[in-house]
Amino acid sequence: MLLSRYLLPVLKETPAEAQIVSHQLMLRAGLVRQMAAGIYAWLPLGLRVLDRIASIVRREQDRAGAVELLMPTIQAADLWRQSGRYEAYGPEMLRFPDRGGRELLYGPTNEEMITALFRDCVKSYRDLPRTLYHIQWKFRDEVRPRFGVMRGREFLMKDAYSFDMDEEAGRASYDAQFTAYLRTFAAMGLRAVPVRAPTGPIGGNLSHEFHILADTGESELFYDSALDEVDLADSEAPARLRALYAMEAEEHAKVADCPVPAARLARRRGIEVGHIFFFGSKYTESMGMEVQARDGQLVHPLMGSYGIGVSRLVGAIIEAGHDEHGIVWPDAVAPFDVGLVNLRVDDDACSATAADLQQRLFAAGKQVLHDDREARGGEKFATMDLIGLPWQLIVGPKGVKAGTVELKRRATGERHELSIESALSRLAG
Ligand code: P5A
Repeated sequence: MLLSRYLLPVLKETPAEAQIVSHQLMLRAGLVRQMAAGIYAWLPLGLRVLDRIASIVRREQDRAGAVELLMPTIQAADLWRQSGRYEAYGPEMLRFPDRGGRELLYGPTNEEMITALFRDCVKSYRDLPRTLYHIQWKFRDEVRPRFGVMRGREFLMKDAYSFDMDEEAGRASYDAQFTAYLRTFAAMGLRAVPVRAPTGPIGGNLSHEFHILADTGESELFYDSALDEVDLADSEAPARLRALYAMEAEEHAKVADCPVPAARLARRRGIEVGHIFFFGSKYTESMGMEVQARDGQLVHPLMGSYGIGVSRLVGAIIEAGHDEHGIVWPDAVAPFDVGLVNLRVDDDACSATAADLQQRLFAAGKQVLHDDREARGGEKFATMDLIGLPWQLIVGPKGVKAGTVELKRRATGERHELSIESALSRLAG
């Protein structure tokens, strides 16, 4: 991709409306633009990150046996009247009539819709268990949209829904999502703390939030610092994490005799990037979903729902990975793998070498952003550091004469002068 043909409106100044570093950097690095309060356009660079995050989420959902579908953003009010949540949800729900006066809403979540959909497809215990998910835009008319995509009004969520015949099977589905969440966040280079949580308007009595630790997080957490030591790659990790104590400060305050010795009690701020719930027959009962059990009895299947804030994660990853020069993307979600910097676009040898490198990296399956603009070296380096691609490959006239290029690792700042072939094999080998 040639930067001279791209849309990358970087800002030199920090925008006054952005209070936290991820929001500042998302605006400065040209990832998003606000189109209305809490409503964002995703510019090309931001969209690439959003898509990569969504594909990691999708891969881990598929691995856990969840099945993808796609439900609409717009829902009928009548669906929500069946569950009794239409009135209960309150002013966060965006409601509007169609031309025929029928009441519609922009979905803030999809428990009702999936229950109705699945109810009409399934009649027997043989069709269960199932976990279905989609990755779809939601709208919540938040009182205080803030911190950019972190608390937007329109945002992208992965929401999964499990249906099981009994409590034991339902808990197994919950555990499968719990494990998938740990893998999902670890694959993005993040360490997530699972926190026992109240269930709020979704309902039920078993729930965990997943938090990324960051000083700018909206929640205050108390947890057993032994959590920090758990090896996420260990198959026992979910069980160990669930056995350890972690709560939001508000909940912690309701417990007088905290079981964690003071010396081990950690107090940190966190960003909630995921939230899972097990709520039994709350929706299947109110919406009349019954299936025939093995013994012929009709039963209401038990449900769980499982959310990941896909667009919020873009902000959370930046909160966890940046320095004074800009963003430092983990390799797994970076918008491009390599930023190729041609320092002298007016020099034929430099331009020919850069074009050749772009072509060879592309052929090796690497995503390359090639800065071929007529601009000073200092400006090109500042842009590359700001947008935070994992590798920078720098082509200049002296090096080209000697058959070398410079390779810089964004995260560490390490630079190496290498022959063109060894730079290529380092990046694409
Ligand atoms: C679980 C899936 C639910 O809605 N129903 C379907 C359940 N849970 S939740 O906790 O309310 O939301 C799930 C995740 O969505 C993200 N999120 C947001 N992201 C950006 N802006 C918002 N206003 C916003 N609200 C929720 C969070 O990551 C949350 O964990």
